[in-house]
Amino acid sequence: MAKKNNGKVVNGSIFFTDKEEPESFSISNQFAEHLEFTLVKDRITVTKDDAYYALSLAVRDRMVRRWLRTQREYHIKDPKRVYYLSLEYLMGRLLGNALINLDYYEECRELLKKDGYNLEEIKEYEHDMGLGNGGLGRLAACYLDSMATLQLPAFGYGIRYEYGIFAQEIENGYQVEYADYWLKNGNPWDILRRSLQYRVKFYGRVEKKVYPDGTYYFDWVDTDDVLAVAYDVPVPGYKVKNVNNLRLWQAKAVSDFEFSEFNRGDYVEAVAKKNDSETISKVLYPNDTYVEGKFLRLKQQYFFVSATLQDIIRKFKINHDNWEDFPEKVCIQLNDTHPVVAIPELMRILIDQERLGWEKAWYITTRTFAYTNHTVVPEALEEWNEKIFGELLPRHLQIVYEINRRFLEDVKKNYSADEAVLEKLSIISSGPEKRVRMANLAIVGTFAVNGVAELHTHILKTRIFPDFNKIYPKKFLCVTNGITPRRWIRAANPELSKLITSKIGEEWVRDLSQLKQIENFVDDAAFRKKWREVKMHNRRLLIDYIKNENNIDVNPDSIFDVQVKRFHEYKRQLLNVLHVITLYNRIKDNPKIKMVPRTVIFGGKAAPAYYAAKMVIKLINSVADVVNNDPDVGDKLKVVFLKNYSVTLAEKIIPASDLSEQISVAGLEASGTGNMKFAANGALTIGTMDGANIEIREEVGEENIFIFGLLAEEVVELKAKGYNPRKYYESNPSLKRVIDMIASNYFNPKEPGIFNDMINGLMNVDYYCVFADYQSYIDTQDKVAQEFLNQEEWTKKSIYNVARIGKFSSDRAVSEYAKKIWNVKPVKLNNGNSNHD
Ligand code: 26V
Repeated sequence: MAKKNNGKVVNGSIFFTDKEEPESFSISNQFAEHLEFTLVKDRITVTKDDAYYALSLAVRDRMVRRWLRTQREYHIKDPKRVYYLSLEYLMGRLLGNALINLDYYEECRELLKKDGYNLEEIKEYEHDMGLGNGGLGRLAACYLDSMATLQLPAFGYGIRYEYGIFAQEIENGYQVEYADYWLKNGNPWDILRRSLQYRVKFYGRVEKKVYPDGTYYFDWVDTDDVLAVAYDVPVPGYKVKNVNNLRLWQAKAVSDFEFSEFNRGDYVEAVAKKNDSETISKVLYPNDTYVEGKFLRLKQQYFFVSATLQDIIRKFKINHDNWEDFPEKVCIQLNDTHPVVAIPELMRILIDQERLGWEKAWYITTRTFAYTNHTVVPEALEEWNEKIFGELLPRHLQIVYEINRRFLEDVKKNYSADEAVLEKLSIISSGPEKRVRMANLAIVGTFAVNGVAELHTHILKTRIFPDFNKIYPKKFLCVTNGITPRRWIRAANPELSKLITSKIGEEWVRDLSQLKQIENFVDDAAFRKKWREVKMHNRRLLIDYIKNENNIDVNPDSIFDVQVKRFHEYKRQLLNVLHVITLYNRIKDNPKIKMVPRTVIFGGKAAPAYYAAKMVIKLINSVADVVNNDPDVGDKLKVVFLKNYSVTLAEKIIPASDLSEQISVAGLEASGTGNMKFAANGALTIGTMDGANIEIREEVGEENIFIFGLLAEEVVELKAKGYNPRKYYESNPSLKRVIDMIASNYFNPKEPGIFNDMINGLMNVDYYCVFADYQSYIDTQDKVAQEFLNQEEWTKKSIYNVARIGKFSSDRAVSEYAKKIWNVKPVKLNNGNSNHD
């Protein structure tokens, strides 16, 4: 018997039941079944890793029906959908998060306990899914969580890199990189969609051809093709039935052999070529603020974009045959410029394949895409050498030229014909080496450009793209970043969550503004005591971790002063080190000094080729060696570098922190999201007026945050007048002493001279104003120590930080995107069983 099922004809109906989980689906049963039948293990051979794997499969099974049903419902209701395109997703571990979102954590823990398993322990066997560099990639992961929780018909797209962000080791104080083969024990979360494959073209040439009706068209021929195969990862919303989809593409050779070469007997060549095309999805680029212009990177971008657009268009065509409906049904959010080649790609499809005219194609394209900018650091603005671009994507280069020609014509007519203005606006830079400027292409080809915090958006409008802002005044807008409270409070800090829930119930997990209610308990001394106990509990867990990893004994009563993030000069980990050395000198001058004990914790990776950032890591480890082993110091001061910072490690560190270091030079940190995670876990911020720090201050109140340093405009002014760091050095004895110590190899007697470049850079240029902000930072740190002495007051401030952090939920951010940019609405899955089909 044939039954019609969503347009597909299948035999029989036994496979498709719409029931939620049948009773026989107990997690223990499924866990046991997966151990035996999927992993083929018994009581004797089973390992903890097997237990993790089998449990994850059992949990995944519980998501599958909701996942299918969600996709089916989106298909049937056919709402406008949003597609989030990102080259990076820093997902972290998925098991604990899935259990929390499915509201199944406690039950599962108890069931496992009966079988003699400890859930907390099993969770540790999951490999962190680190398919991203830093803020931008983690933001994408937080937004997936919120899009599912808000029940939005949203789809994430990315690349399934075989190697994620490198594993960082510290050898003799230096960062050393190792490959992160995260798939080595298999991945229970992603599902290969065997029938979903698209052909992606590269290279070749463009031929002008004529249709029978006499009109001409362009054909991209003689291409080298690669297949993109789909792997799907479920994204469960919190306590809703919706399970959204993250689709990751992996590259595969078109056929197992290039037949021509195979037939010529060139077997080895043919197989080697196969490997070649599969390198496209091999490895994540580990740079986050420096563009190298590598061919493989452009290949990755186009590979990703081509497969994704083919998939989006296939889905669109199931229900629609009129291209004018496309922007009504599809919104595509471009996460930075990395997927911006999607703009000429959609133009190419519409013009060359769908035979639309240029104007109509452009109308559709520019109403479909929106672009988020994540950085104003000039080295990170992507530009592609025109030759490279044209060799790999000859037809796209033509289209980009035509987009630019029409755009500049328009500008000349309606805005300015000034050559200098035109040069700044042009998508193609002039000069000896012509380059395609991806940010300019993004602004011209989209209907919305957003910054990720108020200050960042302001800088985009006034400093980075002022002419674009004049031409398209309505295009630029701000959506301040957010973080998901599920992972960053509920999962990472179970003790704090319990305490909060005991007072205000647990709605805060999906509506973070409700945290406001805990302000009512600020004056309750018993509550404050419990608050401190939670922090102490978390601190002790971190102390054990530090003892295990670094063999350092940490004073549990010290200030846990933490800076964890990517290493970059603009983030100024170096300023933090100068403070550490300043404290060290105070102790050396007076070993009996009474001071508030501190543990200064660092974590983060530097791009493998970023020499200056790597030397800061070396300096931290050198200073740590001296400070931690000096008997004069005792437990007044400790310096800890925790290697291989990741989402998983962040979840251990942040809940244990007292002080959050957000000390970038003002104007350069687009938003920061770590700042939000710390405040949400009750750490106080020491920070500059940069990125979202400004908005955090506005929310938590200026008495509950430590702000220091130059303002963004003051940095600009200082540089305009001619900044002379040497002046600060000469006139500040404490700063001079610190710098002289580093310069005279105090911390590195066995490797003299290694910090010379760093010192010269600071003394002569100090591009990131470390010297200019030094004194203000030190004074503010002294204030921090003073205030930490009064634990009752400190606790109040900590509570205020948590109570007032509601704005920074990614639920708020995502609903702003949905309303201001995407125009998509929730698709609520009712609780009963669907009988649509
Ligand atoms: C840039 C590049 C350029 C070269 C090749 C590889 C690569 C990979 C990633 C990036 C993105 C860097 C931009 C970034 O991560 N920005 C951060 O975005 C966060 C989320 O909006 C924000 O909170 C941080 O302030 C911002 O630095």
